[in-house]
Formats: sequence, C-alpha cells, structure tokens
Amino acid sequence: MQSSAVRWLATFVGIVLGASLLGACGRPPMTVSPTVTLDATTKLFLPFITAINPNTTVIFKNADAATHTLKTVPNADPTTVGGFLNPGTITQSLNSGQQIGITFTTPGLYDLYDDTQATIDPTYHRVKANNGTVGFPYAPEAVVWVRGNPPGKVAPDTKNSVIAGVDGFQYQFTALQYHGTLTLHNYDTDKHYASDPGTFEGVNPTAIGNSVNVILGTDDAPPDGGDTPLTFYVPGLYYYYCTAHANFNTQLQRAIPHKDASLYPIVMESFVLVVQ
Ligand SMILES: [Cu+2]
Repeated sequence: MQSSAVRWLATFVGIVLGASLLGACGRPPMTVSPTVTLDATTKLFLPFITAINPNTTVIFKNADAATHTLKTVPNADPTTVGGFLNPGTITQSLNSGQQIGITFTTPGLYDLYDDTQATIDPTYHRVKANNGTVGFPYAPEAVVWVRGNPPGKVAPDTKNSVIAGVDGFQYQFTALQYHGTLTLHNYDTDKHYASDPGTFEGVNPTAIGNSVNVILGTDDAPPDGGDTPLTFYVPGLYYYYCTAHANFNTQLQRAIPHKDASLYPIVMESFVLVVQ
C-alpha cells in the first residue's frame, strides 16, 4: 500500500490551468479525482465528457502501449477565444502507462484530442480520426466541462447552422445565457435534426425542445432554409446530434456517423453551454 502510493506520487504531475502553471510537484487531492483514460482496447479517451466543479484535478491516464498526446483543439470560432471555449491550453505527451493530473480552475469547456491518431479538419475545424486507427470513425477526443461562469461575455442568444451541402453544424461548441434561444438554421437542401440522446455524463439536464427538433432545409423551406429556435431555461451543458446522419452508441455514450454522411468520419453533433 505504502509503495503503490509512493509510486503514484512519483508519476503524478500537477498542472493548474487558468491561473498559473505549477512546475514541480502536485499533491494528490483528498477526494477521488475523475479519470479520463486513453483506453487500450478502443484507443479512445473514456469517458468522452467529464463534468467537474472548478479546482478539480482530472487524472489523464494512458493505458495503451503506445505514446499518445493530449492537446487543445483550436477554436473554430475566433470570437470564442478568451471566452467559454478552451480558457486554458493543454499540450501534453502521455507515455505508455503515464498518468498526469490537471487541475482546472477556470469554468468553461475544454476540447482535447490525441494528435497521434487524429487531425483537425482545416475546413470544418473538427477532430477527424485518421483512417486505419482502431477507434475509427470515433475521434480520440475528450471534452471537460468545468461548471460555473466562464470568462468573457456569453451572448444572450446564439445561432448555429447546418452548412449548405454538408451534413454538419457550423460549430461544435456554442454558448448562451439561460432563458436565451439557440436558433438552428439549415442552409442545406435536406432535413436535419438536433436530437437529444437524454441525460448522460452530467449533460442534458432537461430535454432539448421536443427532443427531435427537425430543421427544415431549402427543399422544405425555400428559398433560404428553415430556423428551429430552442430556448433553454435550465443552465448546464447540452449535447445534440443529427439522427438522420448519426446513431447514438449508449455504451460509448457517443454518436457514430452514418457512412453516407458527407463529413464522415466527422459526426454531426454539437454542444451548447447554457450559462446562468
Ligand atoms: Cu443531418
């Protein structure tokens, strides 16, 4: 018992995000830290989403035989820089068997990925699993949600759109104030959906709209496509995906893209952070 505790201490690196970087050593926290594991079987980060309070240390563990990395996904929307998305930057290498502790101090969403198995799509700014990876089409991506009010201004209302000719939402992450409305617009010809898979991993505290939320395209709502407004009364993190272009895998708690979805292997999903 003694020796395993010492070993654990020896491999523990403390990193504090949002305030300052702790160089030397971290103390193991008194409470059990949530763990995100780069799983040896799926080669994915499990769980996909981790919800924590500020000043919680998350253990990132590489259970695989190969070296992996943990890196911040560049913000697709430049207006979110300095705000709710990625208020701190992480660039870490994780050797086989290594675990590190990262303490998240600033509220917001942290979108992380492993660049040994995925790239960032230059057009759609999403994590895209490399062909031939074990986890394909799932991307080795992990989202950490730190509850509370993020830095910067959060808009009262916001918009996310289905891109013309593409089975995908413009942004993976948006934010708004509670009692505000997320308007989903569809510039594509086809119908798309913002479907709610129910509550999981602390996400979706209430149903999103009618849980189906069809968004009419230019075929059904000519000439410019339809709007689906969704108003959020309960703060929290919400997740939606398009049931016409993905299925929700309840074991992995992630959506898997349909092979005929135009952005495959990028999945048609999005998050909206609703701030009090
Ligand atoms: Cu769709």
